[in-house]
Order: sequence, then C-alpha cells, then structure tokens
Amino acid sequence: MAVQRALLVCLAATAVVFQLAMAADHTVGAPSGSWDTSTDLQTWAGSQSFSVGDNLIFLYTSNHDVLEVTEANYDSCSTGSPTATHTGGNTVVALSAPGKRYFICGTAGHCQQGMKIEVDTKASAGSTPDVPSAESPGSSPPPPPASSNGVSLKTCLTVGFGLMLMMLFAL
Ligand SMILES: [Cu+2]
Repeated sequence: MAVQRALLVCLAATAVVFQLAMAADHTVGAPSGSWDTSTDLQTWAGSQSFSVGDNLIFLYTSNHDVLEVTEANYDSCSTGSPTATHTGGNTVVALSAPGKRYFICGTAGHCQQGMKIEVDTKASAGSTPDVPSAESPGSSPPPPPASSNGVSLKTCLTVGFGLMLMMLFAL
C-alpha cells in the first residue's frame, strides 16, 4: 500500500544520506606518521580500505609536494609529467571513482625514499552498480520522495532516520 511504499522510499533516501555522511577521511600516514620520508607509507596504504566518497588528506611541510602520476611514472618515480600537482601543505583528494590512483612526492629523491602511495578505491559498500534499478544511471540520490503525498523531504528523512534507529534497537 502507498504508505508502506512511502516509508520504504524514506528509508532508502535516509540510507543514502547516512552513507554520504559516513564517507571517511584518510590522512596519509596517520596516526603515527605523515606525508614525509620517514613514514612507511606503503604499509600505511595497505592498512587502509578506500571507498568511493572517501577523502585522501595529505599534510606536509613546505619541502614536499604531492604529484598524481601514472602507474608507469609511479613505478619509476618520474616527476616530469604529473597528471596533477598539489602544493601548500594541506591537500585533499576526493576519491570519487573506483580504481587505482598513484601519488608521489616531487622533491628530488623523496619518491625513491618511499614517498609514494598507490590507492585502490573500491566501490562504496552500499552501492551495487550491477543490480538493475529503476533509478537513473547517474549516481544521484533518489528523487525527493512522496511529494505527491504532501510529505516533505525533511519529514521523510526524519521518519527514515527514526525507522533506522528502531531497526538498530530491534537488533
Ligand atoms: Cu617529499
């Protein structure tokens, strides 16, 4: 019936909002290190699980920078033709798509000393791109639901969040 369907749509919309709010920030090298030559950055990167929607945060001093490079230039520590260059000590890279990305420091010798990370971003846990869906192919959240029923999105999210809390307590 219509009310149940509206509740389900509200729950789904809330789940999307909740998932966006859950996006994680990964500060490179943290908590014990940073984007520098003394941190074991490969071990750090291997300890992380990166998901679409997460952010990669580089904090570094002025003798470093952040170059995004191709896999070949990552392997060879070639700083000549980066696909992106970041400076300034506080660089936030949005991991907006699944796949591998490669970052090295452009200061002479630093990549060879280990200032390089490979980041393998997975599709976010809640998204199942292969499942046929009535929604549009884009990654846009569901349309504001139930407006025809006179229910606002805010009410919908409130109800959806309440339902999620009830489900949590029921476990
Ligand atoms: Cu460096």
